Amino acid sequence: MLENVKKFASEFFVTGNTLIYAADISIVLTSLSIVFALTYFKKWGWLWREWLTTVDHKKIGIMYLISSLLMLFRGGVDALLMRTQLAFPNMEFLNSEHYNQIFTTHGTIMILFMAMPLMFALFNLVVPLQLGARDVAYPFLNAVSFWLFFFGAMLFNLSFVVGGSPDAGWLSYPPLSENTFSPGPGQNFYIWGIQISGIGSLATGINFLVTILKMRAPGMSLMKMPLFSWSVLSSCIAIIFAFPVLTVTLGLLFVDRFFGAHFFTLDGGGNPMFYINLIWMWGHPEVYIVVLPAFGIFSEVVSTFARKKIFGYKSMVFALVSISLLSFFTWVHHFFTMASNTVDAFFAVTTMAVAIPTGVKVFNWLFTMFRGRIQMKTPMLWMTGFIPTFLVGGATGVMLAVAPANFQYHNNYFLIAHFHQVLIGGVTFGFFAGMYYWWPKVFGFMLNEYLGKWAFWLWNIGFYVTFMPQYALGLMGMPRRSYTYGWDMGWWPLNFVSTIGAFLMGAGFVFQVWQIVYSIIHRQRDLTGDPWDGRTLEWSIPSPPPVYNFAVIPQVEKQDDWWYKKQNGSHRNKAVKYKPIHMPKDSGIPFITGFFWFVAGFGFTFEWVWIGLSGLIGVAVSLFTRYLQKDTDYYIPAEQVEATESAIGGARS
Ligand code: HEM
Ligand SMILES: [Cu+2]
Repeated sequence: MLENVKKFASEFFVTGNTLIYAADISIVLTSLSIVFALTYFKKWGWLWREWLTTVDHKKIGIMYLISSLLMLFRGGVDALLMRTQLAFPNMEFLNSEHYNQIFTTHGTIMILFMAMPLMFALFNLVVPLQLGARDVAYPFLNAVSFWLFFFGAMLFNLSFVVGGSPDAGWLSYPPLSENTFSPGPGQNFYIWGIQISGIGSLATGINFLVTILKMRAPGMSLMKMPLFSWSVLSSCIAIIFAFPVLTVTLGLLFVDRFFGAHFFTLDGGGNPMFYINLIWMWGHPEVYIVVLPAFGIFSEVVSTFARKKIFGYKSMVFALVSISLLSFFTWVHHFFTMASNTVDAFFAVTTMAVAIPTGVKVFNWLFTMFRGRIQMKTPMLWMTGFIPTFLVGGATGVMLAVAPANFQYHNNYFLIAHFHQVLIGGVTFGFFAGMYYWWPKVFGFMLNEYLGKWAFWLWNIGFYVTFMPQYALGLMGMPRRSYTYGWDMGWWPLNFVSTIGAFLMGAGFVFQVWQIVYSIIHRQRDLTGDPWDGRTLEWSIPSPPPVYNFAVIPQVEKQDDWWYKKQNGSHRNKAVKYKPIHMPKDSGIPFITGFFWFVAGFGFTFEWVWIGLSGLIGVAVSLFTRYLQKDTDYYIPAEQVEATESAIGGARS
């Protein structure tokens, strides 16, 4: 008996070197201290009522934000571990197996559990406010999406402690990811963690598409809509067409692994290339899904801080939508080496075509800045840092798109440098710009600018120091995913420089955390609700906004309506008569549904079918309970709206 328990434990828990045990201990200690603090300060009820059951888009946005910053930490630690291993030739800091796991979890976490939720944080925090709406179209579904993301991410991260981490790369190509070569739970964690959060992402895409199409304030025609909302709309269109492909692809891989089917194995009539095509039919749109909203953010930031209307609004809209559509016709550029010449030629051209609308956007941003009265606040700093970074990233992207040349760049450090350049310089800088820009709106206080500037410069300089040497390393032949190299290769100096840069970026992150903590302690309240002299509707209401956002739904006349009204003075409150406001009720079901998905995923990961099935039954029952619920909304009485508004108004004047 005891022997059996021991055997089970040694297979179930991840064991190994001191690093892992130290991490395990810190995870246990952190969890215990959270539980202790919640109990000691009697905060469990508060946690449940205010957060776990909320359907308020603003609170959901905050939960996305916190989760994504935690995941940025985990993904960042992974990155620093890898860079430490590569700092010197023949290092024995990580072994090959461990290195494989780390680049897999780093890539997966950064894209799916850092970039996606940071983007959804901004969708939630900003879009309804920008549109003049009181919530998203489906607030309950929005909460379900969040909890699916959250529990999916938890499940994926659990692989660090039990069962073992996946190690077949961030896109998990077969045959490596099939049972024959990756037995055990690691790969299943990958499948289920992404599957669960991916269903949530699809629902978010639908939710915001409907919100944008149906819930804009009266008078806000599509061509008067702020560009961030436009970018969200184009991102959501791509989500809706791309994510079902991911669901099916992962589903088929699971069927291969669990039932021994042969969709992606050469024996039995399958083919790994089916998977590789499918996963990139999702994967390429996916990278545009995350970059489009960043373009929207830059457009808002640049026109606010240059204090000018965005240059070329219509061409911006056109560019966003055409990038969203083009993104579905480029996927083969990820495996030019596997296709025929004609196919390669087609996909080379479609890929290069993306540079046209992207170039249009860059010129529009520059023209917006031209002769503007630019204020270099932190959001604008990230914006200006982005332009040269993205330009080089875009140019190396076009180099990669040259199919014959790609045979040389394929799967070496040139590629690694290129995609980090667009993922960090474009996506991450963009989301940071958005976070800094809208922070005072969400929380009602300002972030410390001085620490923020340190954070920016460390990130920006660190970025170039890390990734510029990698272009050269790629041309010198260093393959991606190599866990070590010899002295004789001549790759040492550039790798060493690259590692220094990675730690500079790590220091940038530390400054960001410091900045946030410092700003919370030395709270500098913003009572205006409009600290940057903004242009769009979210700046017309108090910060943080009341539950119902807008006491009276605004009537929109122009693009940049709030700015326009401030100019002609018509923004001052006239006597208004408040009406009762219709709001959705909070619900515990989204959290419970997410939890049951977690149980299901956990069960199937370990192939404990009964646990898996009971999880799925739990999901069905909890959603059915919702179906039976009739009491799902309420009205805030007009007197209460009036009382809230005059209380806020009192504080503001
Ligand atoms: C913070 C600075 C970062 C550093 C120092 C860094 C470093 C690295 C390193 C060393 C690798 C492994 C290269 C290899 O051995 O092939 C890697 C892979 C990767 N990184 Fe990053 N990274 C950073 C940020 C990011 C961000 C922000 C994202 C996405 C938003 C990202 C996405 C990826 C992906 C998708 C891979 C490929 C994983 C694979 O090969 O399966 N990284 N990164
Ligand atoms: Cu691509």
